Amino acid sequence: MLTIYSDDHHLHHGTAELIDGTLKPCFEMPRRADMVLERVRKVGLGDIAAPREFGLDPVLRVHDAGYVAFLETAWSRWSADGRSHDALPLVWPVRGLRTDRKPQDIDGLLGYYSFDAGVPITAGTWQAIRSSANVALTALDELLRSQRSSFALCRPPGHHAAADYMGGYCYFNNAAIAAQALRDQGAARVAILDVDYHHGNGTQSIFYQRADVMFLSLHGDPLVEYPYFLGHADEPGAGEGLGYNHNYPLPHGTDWARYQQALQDACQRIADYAPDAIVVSLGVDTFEHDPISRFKLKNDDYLRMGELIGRLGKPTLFVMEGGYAVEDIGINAVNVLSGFES
Ligand code: SP5
Ligand code: ZN
Repeated sequence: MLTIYSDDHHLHHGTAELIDGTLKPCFEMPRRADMVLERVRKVGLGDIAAPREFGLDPVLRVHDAGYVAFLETAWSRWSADGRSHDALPLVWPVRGLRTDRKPQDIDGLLGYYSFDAGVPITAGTWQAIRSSANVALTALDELLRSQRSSFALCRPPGHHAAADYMGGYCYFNNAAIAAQALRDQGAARVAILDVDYHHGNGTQSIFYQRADVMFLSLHGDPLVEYPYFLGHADEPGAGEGLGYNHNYPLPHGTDWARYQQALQDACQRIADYAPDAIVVSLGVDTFEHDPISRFKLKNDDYLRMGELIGRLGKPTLFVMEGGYAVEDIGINAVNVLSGFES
């Protein structure tokens, strides 16, 4: 399987995040992608190629223009008054507060365009997120050539990012951008299967009213797990999209026996939908030793996960999302890809 990868992800390296009431080094760190790349090389998964530049048009098919302009200018606005540490949001417009008037100040804009504080913006963030989207779009282009599979080794990840807000380490929704590009290049139906431990709230909200992109997500139950405010089982889609959104909230402690039942159900729904292609939001933070998650999947379970996805027999684009057990992230992610090919 071909991997698309760019070193540009190193340009995005947040310093700290708030976890358990303390500032800890960001779990979403450059070494994550380095470890996956190393594993791709080690097992000889296939060629590794650099992304091509697709410009902002395919990004703007998914994201709000004001949001994209905010991301492009956020660092220069933040650093204009002398700040050199990461830009972080601090205040959000919840119930009863107004969003009809956009703040003019960067500190206000950071809250306006985010839903949590897990999204540091650094000097290199803009280039890194542009590159991450280009990785997904290039991998998609190659998928259309090969008609079987490709791997977008994206970093930063994307599935928590909605049309006009960032959050959960995510800025541009790489999987959504690729799914929309598939539609724009002639696919009639696309299924997005999100196996990251956290609900893909951004992807769900982008396609919630649409029947042409089905979204299915297996994740920690939002009653007890981040992102808390989306991802319940009773979110079936709306309008034309009614019936095209499927959530599988699973309890803390979920192991492969439990997980694979949900995955098989999701795969059956995908088969019934008969999509032209599948985009997999590939997070491996379901791993038993993940430092911020509470599922119990083991290294070899990821082989089975890949096999089940492979049995669908559809052109499949894998897009890297989360996974924070850095020593095992490469083994687990590449196991899914190897299982798919087996
Ligand atoms: C892409 C992705 O996987 N984003 C995940 C963002 C999660 N951010 C919030 C994590 C909250 C962790 N709380 C667990 C505390 C462990 N002691
Ligand atoms: Zn995650």
